[in-house]
Amino acid sequence: MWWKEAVVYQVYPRSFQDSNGDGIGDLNGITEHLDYLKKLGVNVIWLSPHYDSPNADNGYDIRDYRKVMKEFGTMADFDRMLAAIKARHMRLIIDLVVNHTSDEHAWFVQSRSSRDNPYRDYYFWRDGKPNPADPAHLLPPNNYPSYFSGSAWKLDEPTKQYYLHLFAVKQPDLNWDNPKVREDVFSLMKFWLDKGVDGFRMDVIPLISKQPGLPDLTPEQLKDPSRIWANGPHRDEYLLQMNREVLSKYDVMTVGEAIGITLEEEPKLIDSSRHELNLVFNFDAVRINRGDFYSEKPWTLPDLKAIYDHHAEVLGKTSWDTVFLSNHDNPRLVSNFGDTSTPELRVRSAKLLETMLMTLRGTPFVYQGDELGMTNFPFKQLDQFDDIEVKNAYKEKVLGSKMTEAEFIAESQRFGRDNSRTPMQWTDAPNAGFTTATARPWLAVNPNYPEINAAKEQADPASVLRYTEDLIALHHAHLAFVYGDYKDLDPDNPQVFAFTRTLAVPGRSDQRFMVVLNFGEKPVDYALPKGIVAGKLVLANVLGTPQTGGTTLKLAAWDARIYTF
Ligand code: TEU
Ligand code: CA
Repeated sequence: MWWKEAVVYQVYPRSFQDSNGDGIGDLNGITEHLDYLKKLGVNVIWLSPHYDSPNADNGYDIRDYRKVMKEFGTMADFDRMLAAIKARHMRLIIDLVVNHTSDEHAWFVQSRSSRDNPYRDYYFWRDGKPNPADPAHLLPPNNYPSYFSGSAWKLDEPTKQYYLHLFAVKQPDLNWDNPKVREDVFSLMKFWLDKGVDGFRMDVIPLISKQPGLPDLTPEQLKDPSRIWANGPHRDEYLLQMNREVLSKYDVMTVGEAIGITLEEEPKLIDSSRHELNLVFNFDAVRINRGDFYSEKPWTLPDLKAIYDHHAEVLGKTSWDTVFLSNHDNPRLVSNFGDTSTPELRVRSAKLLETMLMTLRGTPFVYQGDELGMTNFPFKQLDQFDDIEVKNAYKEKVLGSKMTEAEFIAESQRFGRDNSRTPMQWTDAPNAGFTTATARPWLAVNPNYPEINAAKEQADPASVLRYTEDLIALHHAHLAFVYGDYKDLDPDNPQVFAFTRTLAVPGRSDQRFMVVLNFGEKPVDYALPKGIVAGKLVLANVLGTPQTGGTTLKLAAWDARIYTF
């Protein structure tokens, strides 16, 4: 169960490194930077989709599961990358996007061609509903909304029926109730596993079992359709079958994107007695500050601590957790949860957040660029965005007069997915060394790259990058950070997050670590709870922190410390 001890790094290939000057990141670009990742200390790479795709949703719409996206290179490039990863004793998990395909996938091209095509039943086709108000125009078969705005149904002219797409119009949902679909998916999984990949991150995997008869959602259910969509009657049956027929035959790691699943329900998918998945992503923490769509919701530190404390209870014994606060669908870590108001506070708070991620219970995931403290992009206008989610929402919300243009841009700047998709900042050369100086990157480089880039940070012992290297090394050096008990020392404290990780090591003295995080700008004299004494300092993000702790700690703005105790 190597995945329990892993530190995972997510690569969004389009934005990592362009090796051939076309402005789009590619596989050879990833291979170029494997020594960087090795030095960072991560030992598993999660690669966002690299398959042949027309890129309606940047590769989350797959046209051919057995081909590499031509912009990203060739199968030979993939094989070379995989071999180079293994040569460095790292592992690779790839994105498995099988709730839906591209509408350009051969299965869908067949499926839409006629009502009696053998592939018709690979997708969900339904007649429209009669429309009493306008008999000439039918209504969609039910009231499902799409994640990317509008109805989840699209009328297809050739056969005059609607098909289901929970995401974009170009992402039709596969019908997993058809055993042939399952067989075909299992076979493409084996194709990649036989090549030597070490597992999968499974995109929106709980959505694979649809509700029988596809009834309308009630007004209550419409507030959070994922809850209904993720809890179809055959979800576990299909995942068990996948495990039995594919996963159990390999030594792999699986992590499901648990959209629509509550923490309490997670053990159904990941309890070690279940034989479905190893891990899931739970979104309670990363979405703690999110209201409807891209609106901001107030949150407090005790709320966040309560989430992690609850995780430790629910997933305590036989389920394993994941820890992450960013990915390609969320804002930049430091912009979202830290403080970017000054360069000093950006560096300090980015280090604090990494400290928390590397010491909480569960396998940590680092999203590319967060190890540099990269920030959100200063979006000012719609044409700076590339993401289909933003573009579709603009039509619905601004053109539909639900909000003003200025409000929409402000919210998208704050929470839009393109914030985390801007190119990696490698150097202070034009285009941040992501691509050649004269190329036009597919998405603009953040203008702060002369300040924030890997080369500069590598040379600066006080950088976020060097600190993150130390943290990851510490995580690997002490099994207490992997298997240790977790205890929140002071759940109600509004400003300080203090917790311990302790592990009994047979025949040796126990490993006992205490993590103290000052979440905010305000300095504080923090008195540890009665009976707790901070011992030797192990790591700190403020230069000159005293080497021993005591019972009261003078914490500076965004101070983060790890002690023994
Ligand atoms: O994301 C699913 C998902 O949770 C999104 O609806 C997400 O909540 C939203 O976009 C955030 O604003 C997965 C992938 O991670 C995402 O990149 C894909 O666009 C989506 O599935 C469809 O494959
Ligand atoms: Ca390229």
